[in-house]
Amino acid sequence: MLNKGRSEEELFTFFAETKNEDLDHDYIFSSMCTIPHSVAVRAHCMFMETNLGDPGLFPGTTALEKLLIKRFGDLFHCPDAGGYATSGGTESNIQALRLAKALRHDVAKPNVIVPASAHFSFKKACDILCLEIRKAPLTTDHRMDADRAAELIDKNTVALVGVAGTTEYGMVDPIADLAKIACQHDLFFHVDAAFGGMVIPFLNRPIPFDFTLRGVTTIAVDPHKMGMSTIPAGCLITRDKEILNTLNIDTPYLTVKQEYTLGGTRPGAPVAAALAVMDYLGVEGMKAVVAGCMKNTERLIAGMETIGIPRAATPDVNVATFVCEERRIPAPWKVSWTCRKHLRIVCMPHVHADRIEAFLRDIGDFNA
Ligand code: 0PR
Repeated sequence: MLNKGRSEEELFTFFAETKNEDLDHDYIFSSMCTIPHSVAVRAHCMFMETNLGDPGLFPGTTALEKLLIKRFGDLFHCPDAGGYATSGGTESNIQALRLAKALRHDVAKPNVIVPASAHFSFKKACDILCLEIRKAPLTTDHRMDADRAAELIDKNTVALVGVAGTTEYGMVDPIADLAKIACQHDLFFHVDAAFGGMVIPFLNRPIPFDFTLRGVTTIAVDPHKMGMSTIPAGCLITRDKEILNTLNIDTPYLTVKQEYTLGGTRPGAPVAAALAVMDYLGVEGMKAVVAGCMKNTERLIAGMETIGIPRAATPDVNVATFVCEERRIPAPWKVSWTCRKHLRIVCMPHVHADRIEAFLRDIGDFNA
């Protein structure tokens, strides 16, 4: 630490200069996060000192967390759903598997089945929880092969996982088929909708992925991705309101005597921010945002194909992938690459139509 403090002006000049090194969102085509909505920023600032880890001190903020969970319960067709606000998809996925394991403490060598496309947070979860991870292969359309997944189930399987909106190719796994399999085997079924949970419900033709499917036990959804909240904002939603109590541990000196969350001290600010965006935009507003992102995704795919860069997949959500070599992308565009070396672009709300056109012009000129 510095021995003597710096002046506020000096400090913030330094911060401003350093922040300048961060990339400009105008060129960020690789991220699943976006510029937070203005109401999110306002709400975040209002709740800066709140700590959901000690709810008795912040009953108002705690009520907002409950309301956020209620909003997702309604959106996912289970008005009585339970859940809590996490730090994001990683925590939600860890906690879902922790819950699945706790519910089957009779199993000595537990395993979980995830699609080969699952986000790397499942690897972390399985490491921490000492679970064997079994990866089900995908079909040629980059979706989890439900039949092959079923073949991997044995008496030690404690959870099945499907992804609604995959990180790399923006696909929705056959959640309805997987839910049926989960019912047949009486399995805990977790849907990772960290990205798709705030896209799919607002599509013109929504794909079934939520609690309307009887087998779905829990859903991860991240307001800090398509929910345009501030970071960190995730939610783990449970069909059964009480099920998370399975994870309760004693917290003797807090205002509540037990907790099931992974984090202890938990920020109320991004929770208020997430709720702010949802209540400000409503379903109609979110539909407009998602329609814009989907339109931009389609335009990008069409534009790239005109230049001679074919799509790698036809996505269900706003993630576009292409068969393209890295050397064909001019600076300073920041794109990403899948494990299979496909170009990947996420058409987030900050990736406006004019940015797509600028990118297409640039890549067209660069490769002319
Ligand atoms: N599940 C899915 C389907 C995800 O796509 C992600 C993150 C997670 C879980 C984990 O969520 P958290 O990162 O919130 O814990 N997907 C993005 C990815 O790994 C996250 C991201 C966001 C990466 C912005 C880069 C970035 O600039 O690509």
